[in-house]
Amino acid sequence: MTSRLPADLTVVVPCYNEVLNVAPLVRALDAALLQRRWEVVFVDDHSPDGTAQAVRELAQQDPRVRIIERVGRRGLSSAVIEGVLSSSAPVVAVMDGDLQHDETTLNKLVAPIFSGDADIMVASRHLAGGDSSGLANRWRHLLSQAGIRLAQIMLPYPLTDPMSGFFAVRRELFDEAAPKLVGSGFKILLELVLSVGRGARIAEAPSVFRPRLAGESKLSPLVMFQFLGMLVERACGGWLPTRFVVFAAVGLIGVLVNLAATDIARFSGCEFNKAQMIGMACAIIANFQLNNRITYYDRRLKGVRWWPGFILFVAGCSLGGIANIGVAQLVYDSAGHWTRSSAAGAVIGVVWNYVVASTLVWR
Ligand SMILES: Nc1nc2c(ncn2[C@@H]2O[C@H](COP(=O)(O)OP(=O)(O)O)[C@@H](O)[C@H]2O)c(=O)[nH]1
Ligand SMILES: [Mg+2]
Repeated sequence: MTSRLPADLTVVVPCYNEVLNVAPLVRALDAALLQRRWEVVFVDDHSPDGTAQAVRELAQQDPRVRIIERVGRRGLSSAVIEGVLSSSAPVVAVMDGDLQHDETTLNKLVAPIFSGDADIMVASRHLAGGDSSGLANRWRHLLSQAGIRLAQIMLPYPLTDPMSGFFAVRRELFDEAAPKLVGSGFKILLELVLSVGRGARIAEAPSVFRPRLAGESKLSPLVMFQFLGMLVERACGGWLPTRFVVFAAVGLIGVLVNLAATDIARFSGCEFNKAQMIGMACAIIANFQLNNRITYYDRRLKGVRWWPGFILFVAGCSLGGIANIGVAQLVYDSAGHWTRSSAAGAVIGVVWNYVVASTLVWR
């Protein structure tokens, strides 16, 4: 048996539908990390394009390549957490699997951790020498800027790029933080920095964010919504899931759509009942679309799966509406308090709809 020294650097690469990118990435790592004993762990969520199989074929030729394939799960942050925890190396780096992160930055990220000068090193697109021109479009630029401002307000460290997905961390520090990570979002660095407390030594190195060549971005332009949900989830200590927060927010937008559409219909000459129906229909369609595009972006229904999903949603939420009225009536009968009864009904309604949406519509 050949003896091989264990890796002291693990590069964790979350990937989804990156089949064309994995082999070039391994070659790029090989060229960039000549001085290191490295390994790479791809964490793939059962991509339909066969990414996992492509990685397994590479792994058969190169023992430094490993794969974790998760079936029935999706999520960038949780993929990163599992990848890091699967490693025994003292230093771990995290980078995207689409070649957008410049692998030549890796040495600058890991060297200060090996030398004991830093605990976390972040590749920043916003330091002199860094560049974010690879961000898909102007809209993404604006959202990214807004997210950075918001994150900077929350963080105890002055980071120029707290939303970066490219960083390295001392393994022991990650282990300490791991139990506190919610892992439901896509900004794992932000969560990590929020979880390590004030004592950690965090620094940045400039890096260029390249445009994507193959495959497509999985992050919707509405990621800010999910990001806000993550902040609320953290503020609640994790007991209110991000998805539920976003679902409830979408529900509130639905109420506004309902009121606006009813008013427009009424002022256009519809009678009361008809205007109510139009308002209701607009609200349901808006809710379904927003949930499909934001809340359940990772499971969104397209093509022929859209209609059955929509019909289930309408049927499930109608039952939710009946439950809402029933509960409100019950509370009103026993307590006689108008607002409290309505609130109780609304809470039951939204929880019911959430359960239907999460278990039946967007499985
Ligand atoms: N395992 C896993 N990886 C993901 C998921 N979503 C995105 N990724 C990977 O995370 C990295 C960054 O995602 P990407 O869509 O390129 O984000 P963008 O560069 O901000 O547009 C890429 O390597 C993706 O393949 C997911 O749900 N699970
Ligand atoms: Mg990308």
